[in-house]
Amino acid sequence: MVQLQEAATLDYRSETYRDAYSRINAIVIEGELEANHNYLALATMLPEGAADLNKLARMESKHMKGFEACAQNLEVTPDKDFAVKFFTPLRENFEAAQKSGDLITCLVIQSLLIECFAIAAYNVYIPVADDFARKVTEGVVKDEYLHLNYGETWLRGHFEDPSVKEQIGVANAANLPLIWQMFKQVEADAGTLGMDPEAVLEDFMIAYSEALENVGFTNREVMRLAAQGLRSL
Ligand code: PL3
Ligand code: FE2
Ligand code: FE2
Repeated sequence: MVQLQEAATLDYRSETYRDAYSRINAIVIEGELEANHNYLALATMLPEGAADLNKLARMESKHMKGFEACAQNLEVTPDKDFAVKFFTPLRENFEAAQKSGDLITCLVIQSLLIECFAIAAYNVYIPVADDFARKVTEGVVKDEYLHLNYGETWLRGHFEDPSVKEQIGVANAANLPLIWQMFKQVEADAGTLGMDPEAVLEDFMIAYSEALENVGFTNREVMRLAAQGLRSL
């Protein structure tokens, strides 16, 4: 059971808060850094989208700098080792897909799964963040919707190709369980920061199912994709 802190009782300077922040903030910084790498990789895989994708990559490194400033503001040292380990399974899947030229899987991992994770976490964090971090996060989350939209739009544009639809399903089954495992690892720390982990999960599922519907899946197919993620846990 996660102990949820009331926003009104949060002490941003306390050891407890700053200890949890050292991991959550590191995850966010590492996530933004890897997102930068992933969009640079996507730009090489998708030459006609290179200009746009390079722009998204630049936005991600700006996000990273913003969150680094949040840590400095609270005098927290981000736990980089923890964050690198946290992303390893997902990063390895992205890199394997990149090596084999599997553009669909790369888009599903970065532009659907990671962006939906970020959108859910940032929206739940904003109302309980310190003033400095709230302003940073509000600016960032607006960009993340654009990133999600990039993935949705590309996949929708190729959805009539049956191999695309099938590959989205394969990528979903292999990577959605990893997102679940990632949630589990940080729910206690998120609770210490006043974030409701259940709300993050719900917001994630809402954003991800909406994305799949926008891509072209029927409601029943979306439910099946969501359940597939759970089955392989
Ligand atoms: C790409 O633009 C953003 C990549 C960052 C993704 C990281 C999001 C993570 C957040 C950690 C928050 C945890 C809350 C989970 C509670 C169950
Ligand atoms: Fe970002
Ligand atoms: Fe992003």
